[in-house]
Amino acid sequence: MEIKRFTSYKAYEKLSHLSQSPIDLTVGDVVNADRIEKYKVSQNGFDYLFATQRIDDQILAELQNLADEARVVEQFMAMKQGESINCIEGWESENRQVLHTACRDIFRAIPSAPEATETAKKELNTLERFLADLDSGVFVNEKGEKFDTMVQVGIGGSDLGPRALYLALKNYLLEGREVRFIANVDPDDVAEVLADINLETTLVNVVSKSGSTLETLTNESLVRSVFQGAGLDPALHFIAVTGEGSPMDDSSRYLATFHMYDYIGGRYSVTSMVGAVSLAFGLGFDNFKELLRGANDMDLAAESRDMQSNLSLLTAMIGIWNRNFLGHETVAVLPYSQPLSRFTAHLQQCDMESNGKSVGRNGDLVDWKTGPIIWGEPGTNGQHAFYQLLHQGTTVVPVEFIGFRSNVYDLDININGTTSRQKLVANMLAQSLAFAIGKKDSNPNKNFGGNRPGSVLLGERLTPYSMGGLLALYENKIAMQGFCWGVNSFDQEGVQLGKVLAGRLLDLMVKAEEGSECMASEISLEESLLRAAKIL
Ligand code: G6Q
Repeated sequence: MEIKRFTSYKAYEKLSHLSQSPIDLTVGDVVNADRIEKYKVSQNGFDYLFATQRIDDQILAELQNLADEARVVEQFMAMKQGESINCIEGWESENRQVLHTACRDIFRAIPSAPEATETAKKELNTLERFLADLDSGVFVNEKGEKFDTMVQVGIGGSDLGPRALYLALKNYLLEGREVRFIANVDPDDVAEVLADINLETTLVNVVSKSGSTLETLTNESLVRSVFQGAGLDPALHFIAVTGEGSPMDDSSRYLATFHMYDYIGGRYSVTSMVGAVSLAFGLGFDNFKELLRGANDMDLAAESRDMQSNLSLLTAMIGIWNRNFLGHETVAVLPYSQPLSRFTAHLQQCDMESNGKSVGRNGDLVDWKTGPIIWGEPGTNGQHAFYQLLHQGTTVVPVEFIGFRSNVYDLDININGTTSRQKLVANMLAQSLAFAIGKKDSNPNKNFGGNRPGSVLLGERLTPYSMGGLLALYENKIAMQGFCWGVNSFDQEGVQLGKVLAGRLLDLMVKAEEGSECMASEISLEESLLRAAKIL
C-alpha cells in the first residue's frame, strides 16, 4: 500500500487553515448541554465525551477526510490480516507481520488472520490445561503443596502491560492467589518482592520474547539463586514465556514453556501469552478470556471507516488535531480509577515506543510532528499535585480522562449527600469543564484562561471485559495515528540501542582494559562512564 507524506493530504491543508481560528471554548456558554450531547459517542460500553475539545463539525469532517485520504482503516485491516507492515522500505528493518489482534480474534468462525489465531488458540489450550493441572495437583511443590503465588520476571513490554492489567483487575483474584512482578535489574527490586512471599508455594514466570534481555536473565539468575539457597528445586518452580527458538526456549530448564511469536510486539503483547499466563493464573482463565473478548469487540468496532462509530479512529484523529494542528507536545492520561494506577505507564510505553519516530515508512525523514509525550497519574491525586500547571501553566496539555460510574468493590460511604464514587466522577467532570471553560477573575493570579482541550472516557465498571476494550482502544488509537503519520509504529530501534550499549559496556567492564587484571567489580563509576562515552 503506497504511503503518502502526511503533509501532502488535501485535508492536511484544510485542517491547517482551520487551526488558525479553532473554536473558543470560553466564549459565552459554548460548552452547553447541547454541545455535550452532540459531541458524545457511545460504543462498547464506553461514553466518549469530547465537547471539551477544540473541535466543531467542520474540523471533524476534515479529520474524517484525513483518515480516509491516509487510508487509516485500510492499513489497520491490512495489519489485522497479516500484511508485513513492520518495515521501512528499502532499508534493513524487522520486516514482520503485526498480529497482536489475532490473539483475541478467537471468538469468530473465520478470524482475520486464521493461522495466527489458530496458533494463539493452541497456546491458550496449553495454558488452560496447565492451570487445570495446577488446580488438580499434577504440578505441586517439593512437599506436594499447590502453588498460590506467581512472580513474573520481565521488563518493558514483558512487564508493563501485564502488571497494569493485573492491578486493574485485582478484585477478580482467585481466592488465595497472588501475582507479583519483578522488572528492574536493581537487586533491591528482587529483594523486596521476594521478601514477604512464601517461596515454597511460588511459581516464577520468566517472560522474555527475545530470551536475551540482560535485566530479565540477570533477575532470573538472582531469583534462582534465592530458591536454591532456600533448598528449593527451580525445575519445579520456574516456567517461561518466550519466543519460539529463543535462547530461553529450553524446556529442560522450565516446568512449562509458553510461546509468543515475532509478529507480536512486546508493547502489544498483553493479550498474548506474555500477559495470559500470569493474568489467567491470578484471575482465572475465564476472566482472562473475557478480557480477550472485550479487546476483540473493540478491534471489530475499529474496522468501521466512520469515525462516529469507531472510537479508536475518533480518538486517534482528535489526538492528531491536538498534536499536528494545535501544536500540543504532550498528552496527560488521567484515570479517575485507582485500579488503573499503572495503566498510563503502560500507555506511555505503548505510545512513545510506537510513535516516537522521525523516519517515515518510506525511509524519508518526516517534517511533521509524530507521537506526543504521554504521562499521567490517577485523579483525584493529581489534582493536589501537577494540575496547577495544567490549569495555569504556560504549556497547554490536552487531557484524556478515564473514569467509571460504578465501584469495583462494594465499599463506599455517603458523606454530605454524595458517595465517594460520586465525588470521584464529579471531580473528573468538573476538571474537564474547568480546563475548557476557564474562570475569569480580575486578579490575574486567580484567572484561568481555559481553552485547554480534553475529553472524558466514561465506562460503567472496570471489569475484565471493559479492561480489554480499553486496552484495545488505546492500542488501536496508537497504531492508527502511526498509519496517519506514515511511520512504522512497530519497531523500536531506540530501545534496541540501549540493549546493545549495555551489553557492550558490560563486556568491556568484564574484560577491563587490554592486559589489565582489574575485575569488573573494581571499576569505579567514573571509569564506567568514560567507557560508555567511548562506546558512543
Ligand atoms: C516492547 C519493547 C521492549 C521489550 C523489552 C523486553 O515493545 O521492545 O519494551 O518488551 O525490552 O524484551 P524481551 O521480552 O525480549 O525481554
